[in-house]
Amino acid sequence: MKSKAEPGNFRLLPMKKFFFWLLIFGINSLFAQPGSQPAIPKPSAAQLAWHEMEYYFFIHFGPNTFTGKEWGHGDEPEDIFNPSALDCRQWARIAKASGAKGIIITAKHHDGFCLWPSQYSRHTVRESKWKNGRGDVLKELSAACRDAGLKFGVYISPWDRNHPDYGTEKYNDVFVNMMKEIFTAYGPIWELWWDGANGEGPNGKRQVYDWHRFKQTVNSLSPHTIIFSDTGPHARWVGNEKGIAGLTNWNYLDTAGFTPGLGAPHTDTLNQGNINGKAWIPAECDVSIRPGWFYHSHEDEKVKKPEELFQLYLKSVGRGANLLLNIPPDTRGLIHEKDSAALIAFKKLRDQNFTNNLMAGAKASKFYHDAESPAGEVVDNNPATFQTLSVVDPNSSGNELLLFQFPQNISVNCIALEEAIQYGQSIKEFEVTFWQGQRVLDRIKGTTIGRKRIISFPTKEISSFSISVLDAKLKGSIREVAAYLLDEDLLEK
Ligand code: FUL
Repeated sequence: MKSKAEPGNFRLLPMKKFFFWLLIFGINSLFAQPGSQPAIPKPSAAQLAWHEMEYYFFIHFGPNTFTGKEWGHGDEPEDIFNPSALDCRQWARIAKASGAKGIIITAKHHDGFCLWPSQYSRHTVRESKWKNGRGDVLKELSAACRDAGLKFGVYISPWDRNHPDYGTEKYNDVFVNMMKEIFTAYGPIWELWWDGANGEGPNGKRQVYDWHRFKQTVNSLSPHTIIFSDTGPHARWVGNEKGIAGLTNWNYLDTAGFTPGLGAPHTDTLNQGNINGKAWIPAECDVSIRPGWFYHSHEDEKVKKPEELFQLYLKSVGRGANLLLNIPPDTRGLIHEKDSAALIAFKKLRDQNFTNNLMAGAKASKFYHDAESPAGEVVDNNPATFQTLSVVDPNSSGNELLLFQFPQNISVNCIALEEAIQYGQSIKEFEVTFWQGQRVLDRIKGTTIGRKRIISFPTKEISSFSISVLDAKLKGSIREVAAYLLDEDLLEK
């Protein structure tokens, strides 16, 4: 008897041999869980949940929206901040409709202007004309996110070009107190974004930031908040503002001796992580839908096209990072029509291209020598279940691999893999082999997988494909495998 689509030497086994292999391989694999392998750093529960967020909004909004600047000097009169029709529920609606799972807002940018009426500053919404000084953007947005089921996050720049105490030890107290206000009045805060920029303040001095104290403050106020900075501690900058993670992207980073900002590791290191890094600090890709971070009407024609956003998705989420996409509201306090149209079309592209997972009709197996065992765990859409693969030994004729056989030939040009990162990140190199009957059509190698790795390639007609691990720290653990036929124009460029 022959199996339906039988590449290479995969034969069905005589019963005796089958039970023999089941004994030494099948039972062994029951216990060979990655959890019992030697320790490598693993994500915390909060970080694991963060990875599942994949894509969310960044909102840059403040005096710069009205002055046309990117970096305000901090001397802008407060009255300049006066949105005519601010509606945070519109932001939340558009975020939802475009599949974003949260919103992070610039509560305070480098100009020092606070979008909430902080007691620790005289440069806030309270001093502005907007709503006669009674407005509070953080209050409105945190409520809108809560009601829409979106996570709420806050960007707060330690660099403050307005605050009179900036450049003195007193300012570290100010910054800590501002964070206390935010966490107390607008929590839960899912992610806190620390910008590492460290320029001069109004008195010409730079601040020596007390990062250690800042971190302790957040940990004691809200231990599950993900703190982002160049160097984490929970999520790291990806090293560029183009939204592109490294093709090799480790969730590990070594931070000893480094600080956010000027003291951060080289941008290449941030982009790829450290293969043997001691801490789990995954990359987040921040990028704006427009050339600038803040709204400028002259950029209305420069909003990124849905296809460009799709490419960014492949190069961020598809490389195991998260995508933080900046959508700057305009002077009305609304997301501009051009941006919302691009965002909805971006969602449509993802839906159209990623809804039809070709694995639905596939037979998923794991092979070791001639022994075949079912491997439904990698196509069950359940991140808790997985299969382990030993590293291929080039001198052995029978290595472990995952094989996916289709009842008839399929056209495919995209494969998405997920590593069981709950046990750490192990895979250094993998290989996908494409088969037509017993003929090898092509092999594609990749390096890291991590949370997700989406590879795309010119369309192939195949009857099966297999996955093997060429190099890994420990065994490789794969929790999900998906295959798609993307619109040719959307293949990664
Ligand atoms: C940078 C800032 O200087 C930019 O204005 C922007 O906020 C970007 C996200 O981070 O460090």
